[in-house]
Amino acid sequence: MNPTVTDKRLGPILAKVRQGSRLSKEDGICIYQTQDLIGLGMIANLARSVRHGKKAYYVYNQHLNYTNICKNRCRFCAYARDRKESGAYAWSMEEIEQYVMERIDEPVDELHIVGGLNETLGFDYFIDLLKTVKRIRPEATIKAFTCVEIDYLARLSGLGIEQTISLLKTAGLEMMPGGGAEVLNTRIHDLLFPKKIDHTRWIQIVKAVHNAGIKTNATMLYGHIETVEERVDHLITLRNIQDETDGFCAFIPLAFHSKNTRLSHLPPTTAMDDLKAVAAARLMLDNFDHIKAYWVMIGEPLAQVALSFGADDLDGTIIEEQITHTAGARSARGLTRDQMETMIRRAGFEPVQRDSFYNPKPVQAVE
Ligand code: V47
Ligand code: SF4
Repeated sequence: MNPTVTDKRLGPILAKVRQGSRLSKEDGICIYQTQDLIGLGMIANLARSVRHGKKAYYVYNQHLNYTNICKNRCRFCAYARDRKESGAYAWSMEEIEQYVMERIDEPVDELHIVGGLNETLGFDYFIDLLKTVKRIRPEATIKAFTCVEIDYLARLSGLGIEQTISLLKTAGLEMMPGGGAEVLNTRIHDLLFPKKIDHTRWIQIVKAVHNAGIKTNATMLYGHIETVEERVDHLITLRNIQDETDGFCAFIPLAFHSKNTRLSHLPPTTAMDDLKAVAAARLMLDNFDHIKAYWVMIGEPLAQVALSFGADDLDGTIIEEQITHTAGARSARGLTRDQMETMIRRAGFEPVQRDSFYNPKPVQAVE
C-alpha cells in the first residue's frame, strides 16, 4: 500500500508511521484538523494492516446493566435515574439470574456488566452478582465494572483498592471494560461530571487494576465540549499508562449522543468526527493492539467504513444495549453472529470471532 496525501502536513506523519516512530502532540492535533480524510484514512489503514492484515474481530457478548440508579448524575448521561424517579431500577439476584438464563442457549463468550452508583446496594451485592453470573455461565468471561465503580466499591468495602480488586477477582471478575474516564481533563470533569472521580484517581485505579493482573479497555467520550488539544492529551495520557503497565487490551472512541441528556442542544457527531476519532486512536496509540469501532454508537454502516480507517474490532453482538439507546442511538439493539460476519465481509475484511482477550475462537458454522 502506498498512501498519497493531499494535505502536505500529513507527509511527516506518514513518514513516521512507515518508520514505526511515535507521533507527537502536534501530529495528533494535525490529525484532527486535517480535511484530507482519505489521506488520513490511508495512513491509519497502513498502521492497522501492519498489525492485523485483513482481520476484523468481534465477540459474542451480552450486556448486563444491573442498576440505573446513580448518585453521580453526569450531565452527558441519559441512562441514570434518582432512586424515586420513574424508570429507576435495581435488579435482584433472581432478576439477574433470569436475565442471564433467557439467553442460556446462545454461545455467549463475554458478559459486559456495568451500572450506576446505587447507594442502596451493599458490597456483598457485587460479590453475589459476580458469583451468580459465573455459576450460570462458567465458560464466559466476566468483563465488569469501570474504574468509577471500583473506586466506589473500595469505599463501600472500606478495604482499599488492592484488597477490593482481589475480592472481586476471587468472585469471578476477569476483565474490565473502558468507560468512566470520559476525557481525562480537569476542565471537562468540573463542567460535565463533577461528582465522578477525576482523572488523577482514574489513573491511580487503572494502574492498580493492571498491576493486579486484570486487563482493561480504555475509552474517550468525544463530541461534546472537548477541544482537539484535550482529545490529544487524553490519548497521550493513555499511551503513557500503557507504556508503564501494558494492561489495556483495546481503545474505544465513544461518540456522544445528546438526546435526553442535559446537553441535548448539542448536535450529533458527524461521520468525519467519527472516522477521525478512529484514525487518531490508531495512529496515536501505537502501543494498543486493538481499536474498536463501536457500531452501537456510530451505526453499522459507518462502523464498516471505520475498518478501513484504523479499526480492527467491531465489539460484539451486544444483545440489548441500554446506555446509548437511552441517549437516542438508532443502531440495532443487538446483532446475530451472521449479521456481524456479513457486516465485516461486506466491508472487505475477514471476520475473526474472538474471546475477551482476543484469542480467536475455533471456526464454527454460523447459525
Ligand atoms: O462510561 C454515557 C459513555 C460509557 C453517553 O470496554 C455515553 O469493551 C455516548 O464504556 N453518549 C459506557 N456515550 C460504554 C463503554 C463501553 C462500550 C462498549 C465497549 C466497551 C468496552 C466499553 O458510555 C460510559 C460513558 O463514557 N456514555 N452516556 C452518551 N449519552
Ligand atoms: Fe452514573 Fe455512569 Fe451515568 Fe455518570 S455516566 S451518571 S457515573 S451511570
